[in-house]
Amino acid sequence: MTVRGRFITLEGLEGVGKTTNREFIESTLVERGIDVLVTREPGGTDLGEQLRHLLLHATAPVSAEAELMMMAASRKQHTVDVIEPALKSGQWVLCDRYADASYAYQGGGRELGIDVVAALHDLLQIDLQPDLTFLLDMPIADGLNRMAARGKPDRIEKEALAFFERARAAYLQRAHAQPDRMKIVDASLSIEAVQEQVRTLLLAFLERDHG
Ligand code: T5A
Repeated sequence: MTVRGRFITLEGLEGVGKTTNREFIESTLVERGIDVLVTREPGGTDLGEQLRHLLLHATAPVSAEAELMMMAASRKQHTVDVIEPALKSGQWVLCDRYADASYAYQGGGRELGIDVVAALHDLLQIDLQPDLTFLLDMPIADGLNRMAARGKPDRIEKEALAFFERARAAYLQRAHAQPDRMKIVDASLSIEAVQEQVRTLLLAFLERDHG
């Protein structure tokens, strides 16, 4: 019988180093002979990538509710077409953002509230839970400064500081409520120091998982 793969996600605000650590986690898993599929949200399917483009670059106004529904549409397609089949086949999946991002950005940042995000996910039957989530956390201004050094901000990166403060608070609240799954990483340190934290948490997970 094929053993179901594990689902690992990376979360956090802009510029906290998700992409940087995604590559590090992937190589750590591959070194241990684990077959891992790397993907992202919004995106991960043709439809998801088209929605991602709209979400990040739309010039027309996007209501908070429309934003939530586009994120959820991308997630449903991605979960059904990519994530679930990979997990069922025994592959591990490493995803740059998943449902926690909607709780943080749309529930917290856009002030739609946790219940609305949860109700939409229930309605769409998006009930997959990551086995392990890294929440990379650091002061918002520092992350935005890292992003500013990279060039033109997208539609969401142009939001006011208060929006990101609410999203960060929602992320942290979620992590404190689910400490076994969501591990907070201090992302303000050097790349090496951040990777050391990630490595320790990942190895502890692997030990538990195989233990
Ligand atoms: N969104 C997403 C929602 O609102 N709801 C949802 O449900 C979902 C799924 C997606 C946007 O969509 C929103 C959230 C986002 O606004 P994105 O591109 O996935 O956008 O997210 P970003 O956070 O914008 O991703 P980035 O790739 O741009 O940032 P990362 O991945 O966090 O950061 P990274 O690794 O690219 O690093 C940024 C820079 O910092 C440097 C890197 O070299 C790089 O130059 N860096 C460090 N520098 C110093 N010290 C360290 N420790 C460093 N780590 C990285």
